[in-house]
Amino acid sequence: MKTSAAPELPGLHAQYEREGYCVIPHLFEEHECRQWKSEALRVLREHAKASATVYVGAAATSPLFYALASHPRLVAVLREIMPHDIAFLSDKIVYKSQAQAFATPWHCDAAYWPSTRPKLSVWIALDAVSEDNGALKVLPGSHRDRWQHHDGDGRHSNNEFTQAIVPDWDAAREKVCELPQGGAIIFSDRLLHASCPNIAGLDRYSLISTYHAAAADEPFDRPFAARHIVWPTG
Ligand SMILES: O=C(O)CCC(=O)C(=O)O
Repeated sequence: MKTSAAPELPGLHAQYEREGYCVIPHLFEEHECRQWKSEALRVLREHAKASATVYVGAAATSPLFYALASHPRLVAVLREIMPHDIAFLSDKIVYKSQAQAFATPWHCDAAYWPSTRPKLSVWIALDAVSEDNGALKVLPGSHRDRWQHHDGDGRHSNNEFTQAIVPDWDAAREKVCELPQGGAIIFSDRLLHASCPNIAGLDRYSLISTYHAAAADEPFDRPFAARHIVWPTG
């Protein structure tokens, strides 16, 4: 990414509606991602449990991540998909590395927050991501179906992914979302996604930020201390 202007985004909304996700290959600049990755490492070191690969609530503990939640370039992209109003709920740091190489199991995020309003998440690549170091995989169009989850298999996911689905579809339907550093994937909380295992052993740090419409709080929202309106109604 050579410029700080918002990327051109033709057809983003239609693609999100049809496929349940869309990819923005160049949303942030490499120098921004280097700064956020070093902040992610600090947050994990100072706040996360040893060997945890997921840390929920980065924006609640870091002013840098709080600011990232309403970064103008990110908001410009979100407004293509959510034209009315936007609230930030929470974010999390999720990484794969040489030591923590397991694949995230297939799931949709709504399984973690049943009976709440629809949400979407922005998965931001703080490192370049390929199939070999743990890229996100999605099942396009799966947001239109309902999926029955079972308890995640802790042996393969560090006990951090408690909801999982055993794939019963043709693997050719899956899309691996390779991205340069600073790329992003926006996906519905109904979309099935997973990750590749990190067989290359190269760092794959990501920040996943979650948004919903800016109506009054639901009880589910209240524990998320950094939630705030990003784009007001009207
Ligand atoms: O980055 C990943 O491996 C996926 C993480 C994920 O799907 C989640 O935390 O819900």
